[in-house]
This record gives sequence, structure tokens and C-alpha cells, in this order.
Amino acid sequence: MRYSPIATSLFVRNREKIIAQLPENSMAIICGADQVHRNDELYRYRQSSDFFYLTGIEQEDSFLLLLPHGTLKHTQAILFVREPNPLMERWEGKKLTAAEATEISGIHTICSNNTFIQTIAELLPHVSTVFLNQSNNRRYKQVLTREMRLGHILRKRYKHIQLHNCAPLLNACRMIKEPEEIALMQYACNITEQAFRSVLKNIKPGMREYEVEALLWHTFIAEGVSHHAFEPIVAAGENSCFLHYQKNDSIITAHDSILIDFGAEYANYAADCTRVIPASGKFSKQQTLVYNAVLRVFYFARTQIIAGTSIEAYHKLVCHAMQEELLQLGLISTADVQNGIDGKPAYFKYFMHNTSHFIGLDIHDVGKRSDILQPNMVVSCEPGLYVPEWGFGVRLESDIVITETGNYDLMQNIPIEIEEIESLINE
Ligand SMILES: [Mn+2]
Repeated sequence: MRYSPIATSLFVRNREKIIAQLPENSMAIICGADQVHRNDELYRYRQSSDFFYLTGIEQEDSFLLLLPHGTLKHTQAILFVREPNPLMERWEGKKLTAAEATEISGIHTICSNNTFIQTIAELLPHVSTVFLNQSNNRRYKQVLTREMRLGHILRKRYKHIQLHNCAPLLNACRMIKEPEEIALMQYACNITEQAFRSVLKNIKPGMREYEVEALLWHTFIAEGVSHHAFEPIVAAGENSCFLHYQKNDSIITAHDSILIDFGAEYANYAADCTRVIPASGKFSKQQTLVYNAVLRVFYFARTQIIAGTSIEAYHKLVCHAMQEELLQLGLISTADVQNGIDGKPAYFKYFMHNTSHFIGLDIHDVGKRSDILQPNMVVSCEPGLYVPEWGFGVRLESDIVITETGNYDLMQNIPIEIEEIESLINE
């Protein structure tokens, strides 16, 4: 693996949290992610976040069974992994031995994945409820996951079984980060900072957006990052008004501001950062006005991210702050505020997304906007203004950890003030 080993105790604790909630005579089944085809090749494998959370195992074709106290003597977790053989390894490289799987996961019962279905069949007569993990954190539901396919089989063959979704249990646990998880997220943010500083050092008008993307890649890979946490956005000029712009193929001109929304994924934990920089090393007057308006709202929004509130609740306050800034900028009028624009609140014309989402193993991590924030949850803070008629947008984003007494910013070292950004570009 490309990262320092994670303490096994994290995964033991994570499993304990789920096992403690399983009723008697039940069993939870968690499947690793499917491999995904790219023509006759495979896309680079990324373990399912839930599976990683419970095992630390990144190897494909792995399965986990969790059993509450007493269902099987001593054993509360059984991990199924591919059985290594010399021919398979000749092609694919070394696979985990049982001892290695135990060392990573802390699970002592390791079986060949060839025995997975048979083991379930042997256990099912003794259980009445099966928790099958059907994550609801997926945007496209047309493709059946392993769990969905398994669910069809179980429903057909085992009529006595009550099937429950394990995802609500997992989501509630994953939302509250353990100290080890926050440390990994801080590390992902630090690599993200390094990548941003490399962009500040090397940015020049005339470059293509993908050359900036290449700078991000270079730092990430050199620092042991396997993936971007999401497809990076490098959007110069009016491209920055497209919220999920990913083409990254335009030429950057001297008068462009460039919106960069990117983040490293380290040890499967995500960072999510947005900064805006001037290609020439100096923002125009208009860019400065909008930038500082968004920055004020960013600082305000950050103070609102505290235990006891919800993303939904403070977003309303952020929208109000943004409305005030838009009035100051002259982009909306008091009449617009009263009447709305196109059936929406006036601010929505320029600020049409949410202030925050949860972050963790997934970039848009589990958790709902209405969930009450608690210490050790991590959320983004990302207000933005998009002004196509002025030819640019500004979004500023950091990752915020909620504490007992307030919060702190995992990206506090990533330059955000105009003076610092300009002086670093001009160094
Ligand atoms: Mn974000």
C-alpha cells in the first residue's frame, strides 16, 4: 500500500460499533466493491468505503460477515479473501495471505472467498434477520451492486429471512470520525496544500487547464496518493461558472481567474479544497470585489459550523449573508430580494448550491443535511458566487472538523487571503 499502515484497533472499534447494534440471531453481510470494466481492462480498483471502514482491506473480491455476540462461539467477524495461488500471482502480483489479512483487519477468522456462499448457507438456518449493506450513498442506481445481487438470491432462496439494510447503522457510525480518521484526513489536506503551493509557484498565462491538473497529479502521486478524491476541476475564466466543469482543456489567458476544486485521497480518506487564483498574479478589481465578498461569507459560514445545528439550518444564514453581499455588488436589487428571480430567491441566481456536505471516506460522505452536527463530524464549507455576465465564478472551500467547543479548519494552512495568494504567485 502507498500509505503508512493504519492501526488495526481502528477497524476493530468500527466493527464493534456495528456488532453491538445487531439483534440476536442476526448476521450482517458486507461485500467489497465490484471491479469495473473499462473495455477489456479494469478501472483502477477502489474498495467500497463501508468495507474499508470495517476491515482496512483494499483487495478485490473480499467479503465480511458480522455476527452478534453468541451467534457463533467466539467468532464475531469472518473475512473472506481470494485464495492466493502461484499462477494468479504470476499475473496479478502478490495477494494477501491469511496472516496479512489478520494483521490489517484484526479479524482472526480468514476464509477463502470460494467458501463465502457456502458459509452463508450454513449460517442462514440459525439466523432470522440478515443485515445486507445497501448503501444509499450512490448517485446512479441502475447498476446493481454485489449486495443487490445477493439480496435477490437471499429473497428467493431463504423465505424465512428478514432482510434489513445495514447502511443506516454504518452511516451513523461513519459520520462521527475517530481520531485516527481525522489524522488521515489532515494528512490528505496537507498533501492537497502541497499541490496547491506547486500550482501557485508554476502558474503562467498561456498554460492549458490540464497543465495545472498535471501539477496536482505530480504532487499527489509523489506523496503516495492513489486517487484524486474526485475528478479535479481546473476552470479558467467563464469555465468557473460551471459547477462541475471537468474538461480542463482551455487555454488560460492573462486576465483569467482560475477556480481549482480538487483534493487528495489518502488511505481512502478525502480532502476537498477550492481556491481561486489570478493567472497573471494579480486579480482584477472586479475579481477582487467578488472574491472578498465570497471570502467574508466563507469566514462567516465557518463560524456557524458548530455542534447542535444542521447543514440545512446554517445554510439559510449563509444565503442571507450572500444576499447582502450581492446587494453590495449591485448584482441584485432590493426589488429582486422582495420579488425573487425566476421563482427562486434572488441570491439563487448567483449562489445555487449548498454551503456544506459531509466528508470522510467519500467526498460526499454519508449524512443528511438535516442531521444534527456533533463533535468529530467533518464537513466542507464552500460558499461561492458565479457571475457569467462578468465572466468568472469564485468558490472558496475548506474542510471543517466540529469540536466540543467550536470547530477547526483542516485547511487553515492553505492560502486563502488575496495578498498571500498574489505574493506567492509573484515570488
Ligand atoms: Mn465540496
